[in-house]
Amino acid sequence: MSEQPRQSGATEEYDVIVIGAGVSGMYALHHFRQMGLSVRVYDGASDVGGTWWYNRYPGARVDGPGSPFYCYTFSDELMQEWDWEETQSEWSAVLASLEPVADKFDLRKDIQFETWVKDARWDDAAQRWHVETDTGVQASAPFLICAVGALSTTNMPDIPGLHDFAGECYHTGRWPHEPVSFEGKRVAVIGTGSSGIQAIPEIAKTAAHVTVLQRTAQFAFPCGNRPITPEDMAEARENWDAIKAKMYANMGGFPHDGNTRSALEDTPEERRALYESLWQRAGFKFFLDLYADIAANEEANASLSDFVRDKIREIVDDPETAEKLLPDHYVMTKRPILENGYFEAYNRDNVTLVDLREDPIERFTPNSVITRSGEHPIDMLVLATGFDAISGTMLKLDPKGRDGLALKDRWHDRFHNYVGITIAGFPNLFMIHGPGSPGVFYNMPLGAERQLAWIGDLIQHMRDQGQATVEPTTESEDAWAGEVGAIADATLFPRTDSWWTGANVPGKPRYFSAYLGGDIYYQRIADVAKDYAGFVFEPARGEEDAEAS
Ligand code: N01
Repeated sequence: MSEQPRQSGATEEYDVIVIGAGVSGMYALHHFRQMGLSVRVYDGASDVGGTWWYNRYPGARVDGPGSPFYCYTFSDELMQEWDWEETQSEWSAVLASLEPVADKFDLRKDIQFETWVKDARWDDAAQRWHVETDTGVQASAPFLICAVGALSTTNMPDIPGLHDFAGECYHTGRWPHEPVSFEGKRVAVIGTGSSGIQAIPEIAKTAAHVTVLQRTAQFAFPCGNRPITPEDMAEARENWDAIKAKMYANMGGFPHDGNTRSALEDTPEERRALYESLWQRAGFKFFLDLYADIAANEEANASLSDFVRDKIREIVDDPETAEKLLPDHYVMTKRPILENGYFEAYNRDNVTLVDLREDPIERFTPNSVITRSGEHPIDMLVLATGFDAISGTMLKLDPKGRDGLALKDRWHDRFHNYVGITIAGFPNLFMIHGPGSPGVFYNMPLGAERQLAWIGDLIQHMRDQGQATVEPTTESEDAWAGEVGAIADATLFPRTDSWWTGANVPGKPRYFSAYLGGDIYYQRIADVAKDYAGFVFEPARGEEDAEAS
């Protein structure tokens, strides 16, 4: 294997092909290059950033623990050079932090942008993946890394007449690069997940009217965005080694200690006092400092749900609107949302809420949306309807494994995988943040670094042992599914319809597919790597034949 790409006829040959130039794909390129491998990356966007390149709707901000810890850890120099200004950075600041990474490590020269991989196929005789792009590129490599994003393929609602709507129509996950003006317009927003809840107050600032079409009321918590001062940055840089060590040891990959107490150890008054202090402090730390059993115990869960519902009633002036905004699922079992003035937006004269449970959408016309109760004339429609998450983009790619096996067929009933990275029947294919891994339940840049380090070690092991292919057995996949399921079933997560359970996409297998163990996952895959139990290896075809003769 070498760093230099080769050419065989019309096919470009590499050691590793990476699909996606988001946070994971960028690091994949760097990591495998460091191993001396030739790498080619393809991405449909025109620059790096993945999710952050596409999700540039008004109000889009980091809604995790935030800067400066939503970042790579592999280069201390990066930490010394990065300057963050806010804890919950805007999308543009996140992109601006990734661009210097691409520059510093000269990543773009090995990334082909504006290029969709339309076919990926395993060639068993050659023991290589063959990839074809919509720009006519044919390429092959023994290893295929699918860094395709957990929140990438948009979920488009199927509503009668939607395509007849003649006004402007945007999906938050594919927001245009040109400025969008809401000035004086009547805007309807479908969807009140993280994207809708971030966008609605921003749109309401200039729109003539905003009609929010809500299917499920959501628990949302104050975002608590704060400036990061030069002194804060200096302190983070100075203590970076200790911070990094804490991130590696923490359940979610963030430098926080967390709370190990059960809510039931405290009196109702003590619980309320904790929730109130966390609400006042605001930010993602709210969730990290909550009781450990909020998402596992019904009584603990109800104590927080009641608290948030009371907050919504307090904030929203009109009691009828407030009532419609009260969520009725287990709090935390849909992705908890950080908001910036969302509930307050309903106190404006130009925002109205339609509860689709009692007043469903019947159809769109060229200039309106008609619900059971009547017609709402609109100039613009914003679809904040989320994603076919976690598995959706892998299925859109639909790679073909051994004997032409389509992933769509392999995954028709559930997203079979082993260690959240590999799939039986698909040798040498590796997923980043796929089903069966912590994915979105872990600091995503750090999670990508850790998964890619594991994959790099496996490839090195294969080189050392003279093996050409690796794939898991279906037995190891079933055992892994049992482990993932057992952890999830000890919580309330599987009981709620969410994109975590696949319930947001009609026809998708409905089950909780993420490995909820956080840091335990990385211990588990490190254990697997001691002897790679559960995997089958094959030497290069020529060597196998030579041994047989
Ligand atoms: O998507 P969602 P999102 N008719 O699936 C509704 C991350 N994120 O883009 O709940 C009517 O959460 C749907 O209703 P229901 C974050 O992890 C990060 O908002 O399915 N309504 C729901 O209200 C987040 O969790 C950041 O009943 C329909 C909404 O649309 C994840 O991305 C920012 C419908 C979709 O909510 C996804 O968030 C934003 C239909 N046919 C997001 N179909 C940052 O960190 C769907 N809905 C910056």
